[in-house]
Amino acid sequence: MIEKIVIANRGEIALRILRACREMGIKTVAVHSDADRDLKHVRLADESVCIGPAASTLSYLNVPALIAAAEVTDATAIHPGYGFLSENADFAERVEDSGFIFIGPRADTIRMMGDKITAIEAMKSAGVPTVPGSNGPLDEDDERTLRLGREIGYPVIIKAAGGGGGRGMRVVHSEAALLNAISLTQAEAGAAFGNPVVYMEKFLENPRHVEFQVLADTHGNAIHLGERDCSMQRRHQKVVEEAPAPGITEEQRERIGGRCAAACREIGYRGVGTFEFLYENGEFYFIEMNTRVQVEHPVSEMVTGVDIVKEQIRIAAGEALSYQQDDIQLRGHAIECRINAEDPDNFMPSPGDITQLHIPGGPGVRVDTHLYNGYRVPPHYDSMIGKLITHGEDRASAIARMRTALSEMVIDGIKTNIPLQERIMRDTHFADSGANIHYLEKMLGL
Ligand code: MV4
Repeated sequence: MIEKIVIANRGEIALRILRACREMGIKTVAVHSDADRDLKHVRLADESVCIGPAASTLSYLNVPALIAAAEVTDATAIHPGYGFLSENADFAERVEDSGFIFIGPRADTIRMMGDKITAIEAMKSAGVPTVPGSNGPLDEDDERTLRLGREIGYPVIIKAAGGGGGRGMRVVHSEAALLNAISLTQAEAGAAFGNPVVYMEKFLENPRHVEFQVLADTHGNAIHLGERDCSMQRRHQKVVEEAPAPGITEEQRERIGGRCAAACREIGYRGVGTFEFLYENGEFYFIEMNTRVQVEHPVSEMVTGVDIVKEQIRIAAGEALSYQQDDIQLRGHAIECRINAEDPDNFMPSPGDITQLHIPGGPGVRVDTHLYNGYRVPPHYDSMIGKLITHGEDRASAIARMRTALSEMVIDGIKTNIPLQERIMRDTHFADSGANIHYLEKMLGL
């Protein structure tokens, strides 16, 4: 087994990783910025190293400082968490070239998935259903591009190969607007990602965001843990996630999840991963793959009983998965509300001192947070300060538990989005299920 892990992250996910290490008997090194000396996991870790000033570019994104921290503490592996360097292929390469285990896929796999065109190519040839589109870069041949647009049918969407997560895309409603939209997206993509390559897809007007969780070890085993619905989002930031996705049948789950797991075996995927799909009119369309552990992984854990972070570490240590596909049975329904330090009316960040904290509890309630009484939420980082997750026998009971849990939760001293989450949990359209990716913004009147 791995002896010692550097946790190259902060906040709730750093604490989540620390807890997994503790249970597995693995020593932990917390690396932190100047602003993060008082993080809960820093206090709980076996060792801690300050890696730079508050600004993440100088600390959590500082590759030499992270490698040096692993060297001085004689660590075995580095866990990147989510965000920061978690999907940076060059970082994964530097980690492995320095003699440490990167807890994630091989660098070339991260690179392949970072380029959305090569990711789609790989998945399409592995039998994963994709969006009708150019299936490759758009080129200088305008006649060919216009013909392609006509074949796909308007509206279409132009996406940057180097984009993803909602960055670098443009919807086109008519042939007259196509070539100019492509030029604009190419220019923006070149400036933003250093890669001007773009591709075209049929634009799906009212899809849901449904994603499949996979685990793949280095012995050729790959399984899926079913799917999550993450359609409740605002400006590409997920707000509520749940598992399973409402209305998805066992047949669809086995078929699409099976394709995802098979694709992992085919490309020799290592680690945990997420296949993102758009789901519309009963059909799945692959759009992107994420090569990290995701914020919303707990809802899959709650319905499968699998500890995804522990499996991730086992895989990195070269061990076989603890489960076969037949061992995975979904039980009940789980919902996650992201708790953000922000003004619920205008979404402005709201850092500051936590003066009172009451964490909800009871059956089927899980709280993943690094908050404690007296903690100061720093202004330098993402505003997510925790996740409230409830599990119930069915969707309605998970929602009812969430309402109760939200009503118990007290976070004083800063503003939080708890009032917004309470509103969502009382919303009748959300309760009736099937909300698409536009619903939350509509509900908010945006
Ligand atoms: C799309 C789409 C409609 N049709 N692709 C946005 C984030 C990135 N992961 C892909 N995105 C989309 N791709 C086609 N062909 C609509 C979106 C989209 C979206 C997707 C998932 C969750 C929220 C979204 C919000 C706006 C647009």
